Amino acid sequence: MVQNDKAAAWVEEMAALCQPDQVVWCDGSDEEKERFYELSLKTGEFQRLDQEKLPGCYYHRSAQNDVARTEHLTFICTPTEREAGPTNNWMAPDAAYEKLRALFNGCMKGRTMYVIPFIMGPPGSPFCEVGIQLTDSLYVVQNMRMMTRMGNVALEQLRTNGKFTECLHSNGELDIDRRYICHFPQDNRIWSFGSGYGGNALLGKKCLSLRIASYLGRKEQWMAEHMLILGVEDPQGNTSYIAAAFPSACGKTNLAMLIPPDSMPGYKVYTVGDDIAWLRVGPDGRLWAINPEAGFFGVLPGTSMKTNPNAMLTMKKNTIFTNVVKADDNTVWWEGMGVDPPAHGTDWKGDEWTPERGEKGAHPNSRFTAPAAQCPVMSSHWEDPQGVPISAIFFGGRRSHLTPLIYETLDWNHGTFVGATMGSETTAAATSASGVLRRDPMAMLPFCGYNMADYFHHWLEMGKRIPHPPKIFNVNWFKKDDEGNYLWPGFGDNLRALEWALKRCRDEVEGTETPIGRLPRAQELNLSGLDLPGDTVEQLLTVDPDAWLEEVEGIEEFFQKFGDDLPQEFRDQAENLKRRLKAQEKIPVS
Ligand code: GTP
Ligand code: SPV
Ligand code: MN
Repeated sequence: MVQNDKAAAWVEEMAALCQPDQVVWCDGSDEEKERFYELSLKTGEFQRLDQEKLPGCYYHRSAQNDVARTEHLTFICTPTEREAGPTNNWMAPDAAYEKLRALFNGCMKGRTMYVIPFIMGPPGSPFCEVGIQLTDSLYVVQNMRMMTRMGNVALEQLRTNGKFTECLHSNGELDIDRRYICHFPQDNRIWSFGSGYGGNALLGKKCLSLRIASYLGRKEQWMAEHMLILGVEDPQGNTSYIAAAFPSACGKTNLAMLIPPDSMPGYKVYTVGDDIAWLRVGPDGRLWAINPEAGFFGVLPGTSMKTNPNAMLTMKKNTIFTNVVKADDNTVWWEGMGVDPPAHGTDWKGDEWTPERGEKGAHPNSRFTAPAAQCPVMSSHWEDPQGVPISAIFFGGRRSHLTPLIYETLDWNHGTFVGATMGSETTAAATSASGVLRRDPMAMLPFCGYNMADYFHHWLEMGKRIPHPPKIFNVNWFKKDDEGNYLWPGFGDNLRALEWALKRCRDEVEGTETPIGRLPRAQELNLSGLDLPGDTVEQLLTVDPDAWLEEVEGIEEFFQKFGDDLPQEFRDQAENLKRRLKAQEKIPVS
């Protein structure tokens, strides 16, 4: 394999800093995969699961303080604080390099440094980016093997691309007081120390494909978004693609793989991606998207043959299970798996576990890692170098109250405003408190690699460059009744909302105008086969102007963070929304 001089020199320099016992370049072969699993059984990083029931599957348990992203230890290191903006943690690059160099200094003594060349995006795609990750964790290596295209294929791609993102990672001591995830967008570099957890340690994922890529996207007029991509084939055989941004643990993997309900015969849903989308304007003036990843790193609790059969089938083999119950018979179990728990096993902490103990056996953010190609409904276009054309963009989050099941925004700018102001109740995917409402613009709050106000401007600018933009919708699968039960069945039944949106894209239904946007008329939603009690549909489709006026106050408070950097367009959108709500006026048809 021809090696890139710049890559070789950089690896040498980082090895001199970290002082590993040896440096091993990964080639990405199956032989290497097996060899590393054998080795990892000895280092204790993996345990082998029952190879008859779960062929090629392994179990990993993280350090107890290292089971979710640590947003407060994640930094954007730009020359000025303004470039990182009010929603990111900032450190000056010099200070960050100094602090982290001290941590990395000698940190791999007695360990091996693995060199993982990887590609985000299909090989040969004009979208794709190369990275090289250095790590002392076999868990990271085996995850990156599935989540990216790694090894020799990436060195080959490097010959075309010429440049790569430098990704330096060490588990360190897995000490939360010595943990930093630092991004240097101007240097195209990521340094991550002290965590082995997914989004902190698999640097191709959130660090490169969102934080660094969002920075590149702004410079190069494309977009890196926290979005799933799916294809919907209707009974007539037409396939349309939808991209959807929901915050962490708010249903992207589930929507991306949904199985149509029996009462919607002829529909098929195909998965293109479940977490990240890179979007560009195509020669035809539409927005085209690729999934830069090659695998899924999905939430386990709540995942069952009932809620997400395709995910369950995807993880039947060659899968890594992290932080779930390991039963005595070397199988795995988690809450909401839809099968009886094992009588006895060990929990995510490594303690003895029985169902009678009454404590959760799996961590709420426990995850599976599996190759995307194993998903039974993977789209035949998921590796198309040009991506797929996007007809509709969805924004949505967890809102127990207020936000209706679905509404259509007026146009790109209004859609951008709605995406930028979406709120969601927090989940276990990050270490902070769960269930607290926070504004999470475009589901990118933890993932935008530069000033969020500039990101808003970028969205508005992109709108001007897309001659045939997708329609933008807002959805909420999580509205609750007074007793705290979900009003909407969700999962496969979400296709009913998608169908309405795609019909709107083809102008086949009209909906009804409200101050916040266009809602479905109850009779336009396909509810056949659903037995929703009483006034559920009404509750799902209601717009309460007084409650929305309070929401606008929350939005305006959030806007204050950005001062004069906030696009004037957003202030105007907020004013117009208030005016419409007060007048209960209808939105003019665009
Ligand atoms: P990240 O991987 O963190 O980005 O999460 P995600 O957005 O892919 O979320 P995922 O699909 O893994 O869902 C997270 C949790 O939400 C799981 O426990 C699901 O069972 C649950 N969930 C997903 N879709 C629905 C839905 O339509 N209704 C309800 N009630 N729960 C859902
Ligand atoms: C998320 O938290 O949004 C994830 C998992 O998809 S992580 O890779 O940890 O970011
Ligand atoms: Mn995610």
